[in-house]
Amino acid sequence: MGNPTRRNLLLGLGAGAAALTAAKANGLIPPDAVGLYGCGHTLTYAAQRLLIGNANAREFPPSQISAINHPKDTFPKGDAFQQLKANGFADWKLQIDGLVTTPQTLTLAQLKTHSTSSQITQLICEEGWSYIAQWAGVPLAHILQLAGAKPAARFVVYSAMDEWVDAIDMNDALHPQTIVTHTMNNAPLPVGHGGPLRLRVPRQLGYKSLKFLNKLTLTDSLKGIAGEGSYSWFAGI
Ligand SMILES: Nc1nc2c(c(=O)[nH]1)N[C@H]1C(S)=C(S)[C@@H](COP(=O)(O)O)O[C@H]1N2
Ligand SMILES: [Mo]
Repeated sequence: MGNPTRRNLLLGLGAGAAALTAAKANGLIPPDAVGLYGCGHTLTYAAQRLLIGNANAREFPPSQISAINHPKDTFPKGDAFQQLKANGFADWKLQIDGLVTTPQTLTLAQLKTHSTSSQITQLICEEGWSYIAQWAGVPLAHILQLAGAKPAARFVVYSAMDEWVDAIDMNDALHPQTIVTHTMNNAPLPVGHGGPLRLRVPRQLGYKSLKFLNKLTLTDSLKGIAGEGSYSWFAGI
């Protein structure tokens, strides 16, 4: 607790208005705090950013990879997904648009030509279960560079074929452990875990690791973007 600003802010977290003032001064206001997110989210975001800083999610040795996974049985309904699957997802596309200089549409094969990063991390569901797996894919930062993220971009809104939508701020988007994952435990990412493509955000709870990823949109605001129901926008762990 050597840092007086940090100490004051942590002390102030219980004090509502004082904390908000301190948080503003320290750049700890979560994106678009006024409007979509209330005071509670602001305090969660500020406290977690202070406590974990920009630390990496913990990584594990291969011996720790879970033998039994817990795939959810939710996958995109309808013919379109089944047809893509029948064709080995050769026609699956990831669209990148919004505040970029060069919008992209990348197939899985094209994505796989880009540099790959691998991690063994834990996916933790808010319901209380978790598993450890190896995930590999293209760092989101690399894709943002490819598309030419404009300086005004503050968030990456990401969408899935089952119509889930979520978003992260640039702090998480550019973090090296945030990867567009196409491979799990050295095999193509199974449908049960969001195959063929999912965004892995290991520094946050499992629901931020969106499965069936097909779109990234860079924005300067989250206004009008619906998150996943009652889930908190920032889910640092
Ligand atoms: N598109 C999409 N992504 C999703 C979900 C979903 O239903 N649809 N469930 C989320 C939740 S709540 C969790 S805990 C994890 C589960 O990941 P798993 O299927 O690999 O266990 O995926 C997350 N990503
Ligand atoms: Mo979850």
